[in-house]
Parts: sequence; C-alpha cells; structure tokens
Amino acid sequence: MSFPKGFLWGGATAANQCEGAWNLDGRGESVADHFTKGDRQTPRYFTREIDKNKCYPSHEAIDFYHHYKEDIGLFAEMGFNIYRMSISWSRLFPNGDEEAPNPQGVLFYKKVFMELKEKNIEPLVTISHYDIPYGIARKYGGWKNREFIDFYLNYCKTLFTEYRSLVKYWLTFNEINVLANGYGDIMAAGMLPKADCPMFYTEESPETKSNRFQALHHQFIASAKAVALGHEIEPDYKFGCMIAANLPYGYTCNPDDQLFAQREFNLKNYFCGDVLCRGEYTPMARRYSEEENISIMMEEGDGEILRKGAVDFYSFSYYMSSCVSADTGLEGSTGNMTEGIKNPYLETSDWGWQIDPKGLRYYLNEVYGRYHIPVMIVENGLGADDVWENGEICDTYRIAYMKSHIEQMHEAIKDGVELLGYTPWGCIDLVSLSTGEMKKRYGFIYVDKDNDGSGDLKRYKKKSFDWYKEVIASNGEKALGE
Ligand code: BGP
Repeated sequence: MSFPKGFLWGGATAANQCEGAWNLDGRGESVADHFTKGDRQTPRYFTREIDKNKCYPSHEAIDFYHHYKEDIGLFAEMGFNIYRMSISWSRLFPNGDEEAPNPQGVLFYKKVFMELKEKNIEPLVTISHYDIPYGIARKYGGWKNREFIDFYLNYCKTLFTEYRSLVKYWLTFNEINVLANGYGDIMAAGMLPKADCPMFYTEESPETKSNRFQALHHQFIASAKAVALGHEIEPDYKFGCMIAANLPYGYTCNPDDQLFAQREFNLKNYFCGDVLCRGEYTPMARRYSEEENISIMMEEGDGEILRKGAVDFYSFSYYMSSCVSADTGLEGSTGNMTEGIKNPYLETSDWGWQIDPKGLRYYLNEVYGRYHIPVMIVENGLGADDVWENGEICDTYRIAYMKSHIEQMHEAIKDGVELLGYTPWGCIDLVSLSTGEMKKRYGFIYVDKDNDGSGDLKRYKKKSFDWYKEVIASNGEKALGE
C-alpha cells in the first residue's frame, strides 16, 4: 500500500517569498524586491524605484534568513527527506555581472545546506525562481539579451563548485513555461517596463511577444549549458526542468473543443518540455511561431547545445486544471497564471483555483508517457485563509486537499509512472507570489505575520503538521486509508 522505498517527501519554498534580509550582508536588489503587496482584488505593482511609502513583501518576508535553523528543525520534525528551496541570485552576485561572488552570500547557503545535511534532508535547489538581480535587468534589458546566459552560467559555476558535496538535485528555472504562456515579462525575464505598472501587465505587440520568446530561448540555452556544466563538474548531479502544469480539458465532446484542448496542452507544456527534455523545438512549436509571427534569433550551434543539455528528470508545479472551448461565451475561471472556463464538476479554492486531484494523475501519466524520465512534483497545495480557533489552526481542508492528491499520486505510480518525490508548496507560510499577501497561506507551519505586516514572526504547528508527519512516517500509507 505504501510508496516506493526511498520516495522523497518534503516541502518547497522560494528565496524571494521567504528569506527577507533583502539588503543585508552585501545582497543586491532583485527584481522581486520591486513588487508591492496586493490582494485578491488589487494587483501587485512593479515600481522602478523603491518607494518608502509602499510595502514590498520580499524585504522581510518570513525572515527565513534569520530563522533557517528553527525552520529546518521543524521540517526535520515532520520527517522531510527533501527540501526544495531557491537561491537568491543577487545575494551571491549583487548586480549580477560581477566575476566573483559575495562571500557572505556564499556562506549563508553553505550554512543552510550544512544544517540540512545534519538533519538528513536532501536539498533540491532552484537556481532561478523569479529572482533576477535588478542591476543586470536594468543595465542589459533582461533575458532577451543573450549576455544573460553568461551571467547565469557564471552564477551556476559558483553554485556547482561551492556546494558540490552538499547538493545533488538542481532545477534550472522555476516554471520556465510562464513566458511561453504569456506571463512574466518582468518577473521571469527581467524585462523592465519604462514606467511603474501591474506585475503581470504585458503590453502585447508583435515585438513584446517576440522578446518574450527570445528571452525564453536564451533561458533554454542557459539551462542546457548549466546541465552540461553541472554534469561535467559532478557527474552525480541530477537536473530537472520545472514546468507550471497546465491541464486544459476540452469543455465538450465537440471535436473543435478537443483539438483546442490538445493544442493548448501542447503549447503550454510540451513546447518547453520538448526543448528541455529532448533538446529540440518540435514541429508544433515551429508552426506556432510562424502563425504568431514570433521571430526568435538562434545562433549556429544552439541546436547542439540544447541536445547536449537535456535534463535528467521532469518536475512541475500542479495546483488545478481548467477547461477550454472553441465557444467564447462561457463563464471563465482563474488559476495559477492561467485562465479558462469554469468546470462544473470541480470545487474552487478561496482564490478561485479549481481543485482537481484526478487531474494530477492524468498529468503524471501524460508527461511520463511522453518523456519516459523520472518525474517529481515540486509544488502543490492549497492557499487558504487560516483562522485561529480555540488556540489552534485546524486546517482539515488542507489535509483533505493533500490526501486526495497523494491518493492520485499513488494511482499514477500504479499506472507505471516513475515518481521520485513530492514537495508541497509553502510548507511554511510565506508571501504569495500572485497577490503578495500573507493571508493566502499554504503551510503546515503557521507564521505570525499578517497582511499589514504586523506579527512577531513566531512559528506554530497547524493540525496538518502532525498529519503530514504521519504520512511521511508511514511512507504515504496514512494518506491512503479512510
Ligand atoms: C507558483 C510559483 C510559486 C508559488 C505558487 C503559488 O506559480 O512557482 O512561487 O507562489 O505558484 O502561487 P501563489 O503564491 O500566487 O498562491
């Protein structure tokens, strides 16, 4: 009944959403430090200058920088054997284009990795999680500039050599496909607008679209080169791509809806997956680029670089599914940087994301069926407004969400999927990416900090903490029973 021996159970965070200490010990500004707080109704804003009258959640976040020992202690208490975290690039390279890293930054992550090692927790490190040094974004125009590849590789070289004996699993770019899916010019590509504007604002023109795909191409090359470099430095390193799972169901059995869904699935997952896992742009990607008038400048030799830098495993974030239809007049729904049509069979979270555990099994089968390489779920979870009642947070809704997803993971394993591990998102409460709030919580661990910035950052265990601990101790069995 349980999961395969050695299954990796843990949790996931990202530096800009948990670390804080944004200007300490030589760290430079990151693009993420320029996003203000929003909420479900109010978008986050990007401001070119830091405005003292505005709130920027990444500046303090949950102050993991000063609480890492305590937090890792709590992860160890739950029994984690893996912890997904990211490195703040500008903590190591304050502007991004320095030759040598900031020694205090190098030391900080060394201490974090040592702490994990002592607790027998394997780090899974995202090299770039929406966290680009502001200096190079401003000076070189972001990832559409090919020079970014060298800055990134210099950063990777530092990571791969400094932490050689401490890290084995690496992810090159978080949710790399957001660029292909029309999001993240500022956040994921560091292409800064001339004036302050909402974080997800994209002034769409043939030029901005081409810039986005150009930036994506450079990230593909950077990823492939990083994989090759990493394998050269340490053959035991394992690299994964990281894709935001996008699961669009055709709304009806009208063949037009089904074709639409298939095309969406391909473009939103396999466009990037094929380049990263197979080292090639598939014909479907080429047709799309032609139809959409997207021009991507490639250099001679790029094809070979991509082929030599294929990843070792496929990892993804999964929160929900959506529906699509050729009929445009249907009621819409929102989600993790995706839009679609409301599915009448599914419930939604308080933030409107459609909860679909069976979709996770479907997705696992799809991607494993295509690539035949091991798979890892590196984000999943329920963002909810947790409330204290009688001195505790009784998050049974989170337990139900996780249980239903773990059950479907187990089914997928029985289907034959080689699933390596599971690191649910925001294992400790942290800043929400899309809204910048603290109110949208994912954790097993509650952090005393509110939307208005009040709170003493004290950590508390929620009911889900003990439940997940039992899940891990039983290698999953606890989640499979009644
Ligand atoms: C993913 C990001 C994460 C994370 C998560 C949840 O897209 O990789 O950084 O935040 O979504 O999203 P949110 O924080 O908006 O609820």
